Amino acid sequence: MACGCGCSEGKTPKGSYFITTPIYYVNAQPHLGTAYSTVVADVQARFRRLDGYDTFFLTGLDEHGQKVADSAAAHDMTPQEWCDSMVPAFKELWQELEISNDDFIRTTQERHERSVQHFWEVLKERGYIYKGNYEGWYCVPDETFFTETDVRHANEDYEEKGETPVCPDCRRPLVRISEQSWFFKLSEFQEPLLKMYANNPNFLEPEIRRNEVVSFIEGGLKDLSVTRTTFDWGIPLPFDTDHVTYVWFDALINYLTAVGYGDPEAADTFAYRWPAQTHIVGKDITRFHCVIWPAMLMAAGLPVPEHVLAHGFLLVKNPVTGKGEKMSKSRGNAIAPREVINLLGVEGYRYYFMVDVAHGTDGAISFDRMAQVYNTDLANRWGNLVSRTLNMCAKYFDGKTPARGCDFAQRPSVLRDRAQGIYERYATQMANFSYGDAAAVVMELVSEANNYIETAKPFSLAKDPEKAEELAFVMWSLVEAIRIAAIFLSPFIPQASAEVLRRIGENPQITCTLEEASEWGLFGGDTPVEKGEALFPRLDESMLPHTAE
Ligand code: ME8
Repeated sequence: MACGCGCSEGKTPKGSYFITTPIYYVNAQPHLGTAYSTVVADVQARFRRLDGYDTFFLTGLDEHGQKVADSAAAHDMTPQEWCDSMVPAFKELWQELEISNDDFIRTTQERHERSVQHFWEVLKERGYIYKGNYEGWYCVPDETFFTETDVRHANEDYEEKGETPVCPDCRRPLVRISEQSWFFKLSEFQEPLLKMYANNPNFLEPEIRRNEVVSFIEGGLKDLSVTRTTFDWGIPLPFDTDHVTYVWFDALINYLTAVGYGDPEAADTFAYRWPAQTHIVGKDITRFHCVIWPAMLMAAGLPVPEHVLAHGFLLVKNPVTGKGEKMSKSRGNAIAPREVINLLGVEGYRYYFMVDVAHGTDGAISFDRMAQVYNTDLANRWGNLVSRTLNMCAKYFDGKTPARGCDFAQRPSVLRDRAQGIYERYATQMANFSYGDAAAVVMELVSEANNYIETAKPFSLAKDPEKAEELAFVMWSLVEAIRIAAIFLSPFIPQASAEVLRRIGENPQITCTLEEASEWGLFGGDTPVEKGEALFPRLDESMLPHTAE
């Protein structure tokens, strides 16, 4: 069987493309927000694979730290039991959402403990850590230390008022910590980091996050407490086992662990895969990924990642204040992915969040808008094109697609014009994470094909035996447009695209590159057609749950 583009060639690797999601805390079930980062990374990973990159897509779980230990205690479990019990919820959701990760890391895995301990040895040897005492404020839900200045700024006169200060970010109560600690010499990296930002203007996107981070660095960096002694749910230091690694220091290293850091047998893999091309993160964790992480890597003598994409938050309306606020597990306002999957199906879910919610900014989500996007793009434009075209093929060509006539590929047509050049436009937008614009490029072809049915009128041609050849050309062109659109839509809606390719008698497994796939005229035709059920049945008002706006 031919591949999706009819060619028999394999892919031409363009080199390694290593992409990561944040590793999620196991303190509660995954929600729409965590799924959002994961699908953003998945769409890029699928695009890169099809574009000929040797792609490695990593996701996983952040299992240490006080927050996770507290959740375990609240459930009467040991931290390890609690973590183990939470793993299936994440794995099952990623499977259902068609997440194509190549590895799933857990920070309690032995490979990670080894890698973190190796990192400690390297930092000690290179002189970037020292022992001291830490006294200050800590936010357990955010697992973040705050300086007295930050705390005073967010909590006016809290001492005089006799109040416990709240976290400057999430507004939940802080705890006072006073303990012996190892410190990372972050203060030494102010200049190297500023130089790195000056030399790599695209290191952190969007620009608003970059500006925030750069001005934070310009404001001066303090050494960072990176071990804890008042609780033990973490990775012990190899040279001071009373100390466990601060959860963020531990978690960031996961990106190295997964590609073989510190494992002499994986030295080649590590050299090939590191540095990562893209870290996907939410805007809440840019300081960790764009200040502490590059400084840690510089301290260890390792190159920094090429690119960090910091997306905005999915917002839900607070019933008391009426304002949009970040959806989060700790705030208890998270929408279960199941609710959206029940409404849109997995394909509709992926399409809506990737195409309609801009990645740089915060996005208020609503069930009304979900239904609108689904109906317009997937039901009316894409689903309708496929079903009308396949029905006509089945009717006019005896259950088959028309065979490609000898000049069909060269014959001028609006669809041919539209399809040519689609690759460059689409790939540029995809590589920039402008998924909405990339999908719009494909939808232009889909709309053009729907118009073509109206203008070329295959249903009229079918009535005139003298127009048989023209009918074959029109229908072949429509199926060819469908083949190309299905391949380009596949990073967003992989199952539905595979199904469309199958229904037109092509290999649902796309084995060519996108560039090859977009070549007009490769579809040979004369393949069995399967009409099948509607791919995207229309939604009506009565199906919508309460609005999440
Ligand atoms: O921060 N909208 O884990 P986490 C969009 N373990 N994205 C959201 C979101 C929302 N409302 N809420 C969460 C951690 N996210 C650390 C990461 S990485 C070395 C360690 C996404 O479970 C967003 O990407 O709190 C955010 O950065 C991530 O989930 C945090 O997940």
